[in-house]
Amino acid sequence: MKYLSLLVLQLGACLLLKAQMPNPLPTNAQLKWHKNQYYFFMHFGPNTFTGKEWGDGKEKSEVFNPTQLDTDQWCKVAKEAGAKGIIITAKHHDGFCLWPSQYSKHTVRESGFKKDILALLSASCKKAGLQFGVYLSPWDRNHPDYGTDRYNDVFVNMLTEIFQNYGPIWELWWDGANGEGPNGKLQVYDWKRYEQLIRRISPQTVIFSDIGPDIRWVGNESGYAGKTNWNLLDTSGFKRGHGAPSQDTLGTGNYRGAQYIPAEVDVSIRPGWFHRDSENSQVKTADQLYKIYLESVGRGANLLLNVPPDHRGLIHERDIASLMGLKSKIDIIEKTDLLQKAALNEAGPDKQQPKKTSTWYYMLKTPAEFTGIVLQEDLKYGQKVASATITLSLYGEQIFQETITTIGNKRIIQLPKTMAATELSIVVNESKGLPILKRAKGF
Ligand code: FUL
Repeated sequence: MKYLSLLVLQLGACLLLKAQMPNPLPTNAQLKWHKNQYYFFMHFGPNTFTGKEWGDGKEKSEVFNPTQLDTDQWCKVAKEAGAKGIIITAKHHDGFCLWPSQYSKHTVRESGFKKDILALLSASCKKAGLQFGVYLSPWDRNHPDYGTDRYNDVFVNMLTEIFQNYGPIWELWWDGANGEGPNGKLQVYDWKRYEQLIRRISPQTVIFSDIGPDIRWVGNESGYAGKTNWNLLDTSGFKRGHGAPSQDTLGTGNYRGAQYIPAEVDVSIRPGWFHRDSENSQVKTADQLYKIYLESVGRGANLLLNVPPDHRGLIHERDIASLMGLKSKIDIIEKTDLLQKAALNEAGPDKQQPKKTSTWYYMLKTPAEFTGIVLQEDLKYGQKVASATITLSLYGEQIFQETITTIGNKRIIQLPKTMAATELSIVVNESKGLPILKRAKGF
């Protein structure tokens, strides 16, 4: 009994401590990452030529041979589509390296193509003013050292080569997959060593994996974040890869999470991650992409949209058409500001609950046609809003109301139809400390 009450006391103290823990804040690199919001993923390698999703590492290097490769075209499309950067599969699970690595014999050097794709793409991104990132699969189905301690050296050496020769690298993408290598053995990844290396040689790089350290996986590959999406996660007790929190938790984050690790939504414009001509008729439409945009960027996450180059080494015409359709829809959100001239009154914080409730009233002299509303928190001070009610009125008469949970980097509320309104009110019902919103927008 004595032990039981001690245990209860200790548990109580733990909970109290947790309740008093400060709200975790983003680093400067994470704040910059939030601003980039939407960028391209590119899966490119032997699979583009064999039609496989996961190469087994036995493909001949020569199969990789794009005939019209043009990384400037990739960047032109990315820019015109409104994407802010490109993350490329420098090495997928088949082990093929898109750069002539000294630590592998299965690279562009041995291929029919010969040229260094990381060099070409990093130069094109610099020219176009796009961020450049790399996906480097630790799982390697080709490397003879995979499954031994020596492979950890190989992985560290490859990372070093990439960061030294093609940097600055904005985002590094780690896939948690850990299958068998060519000798049938599994690898014990030395994550700590990899992470320490990157922090030392490139402290501004943000590192993605299912559980961070900087950016987390959203828990699905279908293109949506949780309607409630905290930029916080509790990672203690969890492991990268197969020991991560549940996929639902990755989608919503943790309300009281101890680390600031926002979510990134990775999804492909096509059914597969690699280009296949047979899937040209299944490229997602502009409307499907817009829904993904609303459910990722519009729920405070970043969108990593996979646009895989084809076997010519170009972005396919079908993909371009959908991307331009998406861009014109994003432009409406970004370029319209119906509340620009609205008078703004702030009421609150509430005397009873000074840190929790605040209200913002926007008033227009003449009605404007709304199709949606954009809210944003100033994340420098941490993510705080847990519940808010948005009301649109026409000369005092309510025409639309919705209660949402989190806001975070951006919350886009799409109205069921276009509505003429003169007033917008935002009431924060619950917040972790004083809510700090940027000026709201209407479109
Ligand atoms: C997964 C990989 O196994 C897929 O092939 C793809 O690269 C995706 C983005 O990550 O874990």
